[in-house]
Amino acid sequence: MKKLCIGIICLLVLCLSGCSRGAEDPNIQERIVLGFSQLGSESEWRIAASNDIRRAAEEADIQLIFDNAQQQQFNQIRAIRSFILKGVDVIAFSPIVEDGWDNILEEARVAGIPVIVVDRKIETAQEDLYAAFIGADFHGEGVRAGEWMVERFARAEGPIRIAEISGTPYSSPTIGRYEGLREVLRDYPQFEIVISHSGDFMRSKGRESMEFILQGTPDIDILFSHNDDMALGAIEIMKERGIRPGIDIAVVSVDAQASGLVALRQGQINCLIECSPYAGDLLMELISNIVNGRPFVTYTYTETRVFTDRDDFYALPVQYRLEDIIVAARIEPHYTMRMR
Ligand code: GYE
Repeated sequence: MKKLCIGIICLLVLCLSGCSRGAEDPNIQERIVLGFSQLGSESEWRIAASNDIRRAAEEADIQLIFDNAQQQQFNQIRAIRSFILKGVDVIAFSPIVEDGWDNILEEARVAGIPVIVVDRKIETAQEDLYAAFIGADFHGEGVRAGEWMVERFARAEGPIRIAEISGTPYSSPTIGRYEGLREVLRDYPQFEIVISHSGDFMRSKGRESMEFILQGTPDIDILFSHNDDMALGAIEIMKERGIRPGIDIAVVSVDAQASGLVALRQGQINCLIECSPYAGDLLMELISNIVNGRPFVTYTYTETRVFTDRDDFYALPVQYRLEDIIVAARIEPHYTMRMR
C-alpha cells in the first residue's frame, strides 16, 4: 500500500512538473496534431499518397490522426467533424468530389482550426474557408495527354478515334483531365472522342469500362485513361480480346505509378502523364508554417512530367525506384540482374 502511495505521488509530481514546463517555457513546443481525412484507397496512387503522408508526418514529428473515408463523402465530413471535436491543431483532407464542403469547413472556421486541401480541389463560393491547397494541375495533365496524341498521330489520316475512361464523376482530376484534353483537340478536328465512360479510378471498373467500350464502339485508335489502374484493367480486357495494347490501340494514361511504368516499359502503355502523390513533405512544411504563424504559400502545384515508350527506362526519376517497379511487375529476380 505504502509503495503504491509513493508511486502515485511520484506520478503526480512528474505530471505536474511536465505540464508546468510545457506551459511556462515557450521554447518547449507541444507536438502539432494533424487530422487527415483521406478519401479512400482506390488506386496505387492513393496508397502511395497515404503512405507518403504517414512517413512525412513521422519525420516531421507531427502527430497524425488518419482517417480513410472508403470513397464516401459523408465519411469524410464525419471524420473532419471528429477532428474538430478533438481540437486538433490543423485539418487536411483530400476531397473525393469538388462540391458540398462549405458547411463542415464553416464549422472548422468557427472552431479556429485551419484547413488545408490536399490533392483534389474543392468548389466553394468562399475561398477563405481553407488556408491553402497542395496538389497537381489536372487541367495541365489533360493538355499534355492531348499534345502527345497530336504529336504521335501527326501523320495519321483521320478520323482518329479516341475512347476515354474517366475517373470519379464530379472530382477535380476527372473534370480537369476531361477539359484539358478537349481544349487541345479542339484545334485538330481529325481527332474524335467517340466515347467517354467512368471507371471511378479503379482497376476493376477500368476493366468494366473497356468491356463496355469494345461492345458498342468499333475501331478505337487511342485509349485515354484518367489513371494507371483503369488503364491496366482496360489492357487486361484488350489482351483477352486479342487486341494488342500499345500497338492496335495506343494507350495514354495519367499518374505514372510503378505498375504504369512497367506497362510503359513493356510497350503496352505509350504515354504516361505524371501526377505525383508525394506531397507529404510539402504538406508538413506548410502545416508548421501555418501553426507557427509564419508566412506560407497558399497554392502549391506539384511537378508534372511526361514519360513515353520512346524514353530511356533507366533515366526514370529517383522516386521511381527500380525495386518498386520490379515488385509491381512481379518480375523474377534473375531478370533484375539483366536490367542494369
Ligand atoms: O490520379 C488517381 C486517384 O486525385 C490525383 O486519384 C488523384 C487521383 C489519381 O485515384 O489515381
